[in-house]
Amino acid sequence: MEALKTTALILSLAISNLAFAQSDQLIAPDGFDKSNSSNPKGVVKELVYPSKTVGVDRKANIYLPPNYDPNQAYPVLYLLHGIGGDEREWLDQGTPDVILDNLYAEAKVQPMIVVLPNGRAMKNDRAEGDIFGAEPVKAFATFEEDLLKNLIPFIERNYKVKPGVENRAVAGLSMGGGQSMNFGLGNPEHFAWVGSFSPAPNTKRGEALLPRPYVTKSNLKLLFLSCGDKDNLMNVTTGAHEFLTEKGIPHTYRILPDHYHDFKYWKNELYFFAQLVFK
Ligand code: FER
Repeated sequence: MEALKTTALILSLAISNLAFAQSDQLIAPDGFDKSNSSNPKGVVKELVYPSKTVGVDRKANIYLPPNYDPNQAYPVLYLLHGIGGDEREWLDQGTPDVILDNLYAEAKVQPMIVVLPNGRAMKNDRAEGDIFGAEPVKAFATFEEDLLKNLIPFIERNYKVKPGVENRAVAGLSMGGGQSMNFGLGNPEHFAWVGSFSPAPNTKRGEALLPRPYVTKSNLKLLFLSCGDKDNLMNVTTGAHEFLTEKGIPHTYRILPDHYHDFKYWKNELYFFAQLVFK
């Protein structure tokens, strides 16, 4: 009788775990973004790189994973901010270091370097004044050149990075989500992994978004496209999803119920994207 009870208990636990695992696929578990003192920590540092594109030295942040070994080569994720942010936005509001430290502790993520740049490629790149003005909005497009010609080479000169397109990812939120789609799909020889969390209207459309569909199709390992269903910009995501589907570009498509254009949602998406990238 005891044995039967135990079996029933184990079975019911297994079944409830299964149900949890399913809902888990959209919503991160409680505590995913809470610092746990017993977990080994990654290290966040600010760096400065010379930008020929902008004509000044520019700031970025870098997260090195727990137990980082400078003699080992790592893949690199470039993680981009939104229109109101800068190279600190993710760190100050999205705790990507905590989210990743926790995932490493559970062995749910590939060891990777994360670079957090400033995606507004202009001399004054602070999020001040008219952030929706033509000049700062254009600077988010100019960042494509700064990233490819200045920042990536700087990172690869100063850190040991695994070679090849399959070891480079770009992901971001809102304006950074638009940049990730534009830069990732537009430069399939540079990025095999793309994450776009509630992309903004800077997202290109049609052929401009997918200039070389055959190269993209052969190189792309993951295109993660997602949005909260309460987000006012959701039409950008649904439009991109329809276009990519029509063009036969496989992508992970997530619409989060009851989620808005905010860090509660973006943190959730980073939690899931991080577990897929470089695998
Ligand atoms: C716009 C609405 C929103 C737009 C950009 C955004 C360039 C960006 C939002 C964000 O990054 O949070 O019309 O146009």
